Amino acid sequence: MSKKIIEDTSKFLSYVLRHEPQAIGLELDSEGWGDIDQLIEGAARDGRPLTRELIALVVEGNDKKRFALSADDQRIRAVQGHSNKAVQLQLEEKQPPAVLYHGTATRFMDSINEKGLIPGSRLHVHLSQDIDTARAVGQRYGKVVILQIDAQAMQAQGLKFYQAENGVWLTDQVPVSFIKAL
Ligand code: HQG
Repeated sequence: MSKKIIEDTSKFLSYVLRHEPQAIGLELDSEGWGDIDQLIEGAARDGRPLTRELIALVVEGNDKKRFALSADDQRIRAVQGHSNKAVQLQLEEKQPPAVLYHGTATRFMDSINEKGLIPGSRLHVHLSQDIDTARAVGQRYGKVVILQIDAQAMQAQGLKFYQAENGVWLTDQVPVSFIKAL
């Protein structure tokens, strides 16, 4: 299977499992799970031939472990990054490390200094445990700035943290007082 087919399929799965399942008539439950047969049928109607083999390759080979299969292999979901409001992952609150990082672009800083970090179109603000990951995330948007987040102080104030299955840290928002640009 070519790398390009796997990458294209990963993008397509991100699109339907995180954002627009209705585009192919796929139903997701509140935990984000969709039926694989329904996914394959919907994708075929959209002119996109998907097979279970290709789906398995994308799930297993994905660099960021973006997707997970159910124990019986009949369902698939994205583990984070949703904007679809029907999906409300029941994430367990978890104790974060003392500091976390967020990579963003310089052009967003005026707004971030005013409003703090907000989820934008996604359900959560995404934070990483290491600076290199934060840098890669921020670079997608332009000249990068690394923000250090005082997770410990946030938690002491009652703000909650969750960790997606793939290790990405999630929180509802980060007020300005907990953000330090490095
Ligand atoms: C910025 C990718 C203005 C925020 C990555 C970011 C990650 C503000 C952008 C995952 C703001 C939202 C998430 C404010 C935040 N004013 N801009 N007040 N607050 N922003 O893509 O964190 O490949 O929704 O800094 O690797 O960049 O999709 O979030 O630049 O893990 O699996 O608004 O997406 O993973 O952008 O990335 P995004 P993100 P996947």
